[in-house]
Amino acid sequence: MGERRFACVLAVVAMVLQAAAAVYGGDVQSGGGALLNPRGLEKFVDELPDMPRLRGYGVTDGGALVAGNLTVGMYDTTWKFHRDLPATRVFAYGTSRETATVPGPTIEAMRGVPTHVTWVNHLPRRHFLPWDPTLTTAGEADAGVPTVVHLHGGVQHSTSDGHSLAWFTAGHAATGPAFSSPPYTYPNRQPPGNLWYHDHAMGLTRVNILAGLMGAYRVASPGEETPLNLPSGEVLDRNLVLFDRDFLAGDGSLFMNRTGNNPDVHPQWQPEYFGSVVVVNGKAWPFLRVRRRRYRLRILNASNARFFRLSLSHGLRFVHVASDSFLLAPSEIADVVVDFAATAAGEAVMSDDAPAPYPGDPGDKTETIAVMKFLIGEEDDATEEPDTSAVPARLMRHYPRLDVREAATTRRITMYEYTKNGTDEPTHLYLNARSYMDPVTETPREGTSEVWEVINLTDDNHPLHVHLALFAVLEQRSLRRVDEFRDCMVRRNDARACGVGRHLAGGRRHAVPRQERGWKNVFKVRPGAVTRMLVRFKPLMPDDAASTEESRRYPFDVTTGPGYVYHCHILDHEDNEMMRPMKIVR
Ligand SMILES: *[C@@H]1O[C@H](CO)[C@@H](O)[C@H](O)[C@H]1NC(C)=O
Ligand SMILES: *[C@@H]1O[C@H](CO)[C@@H](O)[C@H](O)[C@H]1NC(C)=O
Ligand SMILES: *[C@@H]1O[C@H](CO)[C@@H](O)[C@H](O)[C@H]1NC(C)=O
Ligand SMILES: CC(=O)N[C@H]1CO[C@H](CO)[C@@H](O)[C@@H]1O
Ligand SMILES: CC(=O)N[C@H]1CO[C@H](CO)[C@@H](O)[C@@H]1O
Ligand SMILES: [Cu+2]
Repeated sequence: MGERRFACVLAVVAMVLQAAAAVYGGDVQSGGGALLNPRGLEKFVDELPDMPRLRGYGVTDGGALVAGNLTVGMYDTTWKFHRDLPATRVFAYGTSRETATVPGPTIEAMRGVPTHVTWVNHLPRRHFLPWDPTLTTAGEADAGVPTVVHLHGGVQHSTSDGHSLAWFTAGHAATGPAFSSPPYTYPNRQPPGNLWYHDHAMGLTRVNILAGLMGAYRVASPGEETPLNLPSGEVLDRNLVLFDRDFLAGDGSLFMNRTGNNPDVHPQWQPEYFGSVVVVNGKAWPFLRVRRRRYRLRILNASNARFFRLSLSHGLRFVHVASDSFLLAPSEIADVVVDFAATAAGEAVMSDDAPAPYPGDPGDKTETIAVMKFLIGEEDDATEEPDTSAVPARLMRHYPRLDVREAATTRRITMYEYTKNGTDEPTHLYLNARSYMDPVTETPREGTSEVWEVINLTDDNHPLHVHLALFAVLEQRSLRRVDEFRDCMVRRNDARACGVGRHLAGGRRHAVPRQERGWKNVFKVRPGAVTRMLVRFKPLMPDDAASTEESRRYPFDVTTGPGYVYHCHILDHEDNEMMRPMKIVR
């Protein structure tokens, strides 16, 4: 085992040195000018945009719902991130170049009604952001920007899942080995909730998303949601897509460092991208005028590596919608209700105080940064309807609770970070000490659940994302004598031989926050700890349908096609090997 790993590391090193000799980046970043000082940009001057909405279903004359057919392009265009910044070059999703936005349009799907999307790549020959050829990466220099779209949180056949090797360039001039012809089909046979679509091309995900390729996707189910009486409608129910970026001072172009932390290994790759400007729905520190009443906010964290720990000023609170359940679960999206009537103040600021990288070192000072501002209007009885919305104590339908006894097997997933000899500088990260291209080792059976014990031997928190499946966290515990365990694992890569049981047993337990106890598809895996989770490879059905055939089988043949993946959702990690294939069997 140990020898095999060593050989594998050597192979990677050899590949890397060879590739490093080939000089390649994107178009030279204009001017190479100085970074924009965020203090120079006035906050709260741009109004929060609502992204265009695309209806992912059709309605017949008779009122019946039928499958929707959308065509969404990826365009090389510009976007104004702030009143005082020049228009910035971006890659954006939209139905035309003129209407493409960052983030892209919000797709509104209906539970049980399929949405077919033809994703069209209109991108140029070269990227405008740096591209590191020494990573396992899609495509080639100068041969078109490779892209592929993954619907995060979606339960779809693997040919529509946006497998990272299913990439394609403009006009399908070049395609990856797992490519499948359009359109992609999203069955939407899953509980209502918040999803997002984003680029997933091998080795380029961090760059393509940084360039602007992401957007929100909702699955609605009026039958289930209307009785909850949550704030609803375009004005009261908003998506907030958050990310951080750096810009160049002169021309306002997006900045991504083109020098790696280990430039002799990876000329460009850096372990984490952090920007100093917080962008919401494409505007830096925007404002939103609200009425003094309840709003529903679906907050999506679309950053490469930044965690957001959000709070509101003036005593306002976020109330997680059905904190125990699926409305929050399907991705790292906080679905909250805020009651602006709870303050008499005329405005409130939403801010973030999470360390970056997260969780940082104990005792680190964290900076509180503004995210956006709400301007709270005065109640005007004559024109405003009273707020009759509510925050339900619980949802109408019950979804299955955790039952660890149903687990068919237990798997262990270890997270490692490899550093350059004699330094602390990471060169790449592996799951189970294997590279992405190593043969598949995770082959769960359709219709079963499994316990996954995820062991983080790095210093960072890694949000783990499993495609197709949903999981619920059972417990998280510190590892005992983590250094000894890590050293042994690095030498032998054999958890049993390294006495994994001894290191797992009896460590300090860490409570799972209430709002993160439901079924999810991303969970933040603590450093130096084991996180045990129950992963289900079957559809999530309400209790009253929990033992039907439909609850054991996906509505498509889950065993065919290129299969699925699981990976760290820090994009810079995912692009540098912190991803593994997964094949579902019957
Ligand atoms: C979308 O395409 C499907 C299959 O071709 C068709 O049945 C459906 O009616 C179309 N939907 C709309 C809204 O045109
Ligand atoms: C870019 O990264 C290099 C290497 O990590 C670093 O020395 C340099 O300061 C960075 N440049 C900027 C503008 O952050
Ligand atoms: C790392 O250093 C050790 C000794 O310090 C040496 O045996 C090993 O070959 C080095 N590995 C690489 C990849 O350079
Ligand atoms: C992966 C990650 O950082 N997720 C965070 C994104 O932001 C939301 C909203 O604050 C948090 O709940 C997530 O933890
Ligand atoms: C917080 C913590 O325990 N971090 C540990 C994560 O694992 C590495 C070993 O890879 C330790 O060095 C850290 O102390
Ligand atoms: Cu990670």
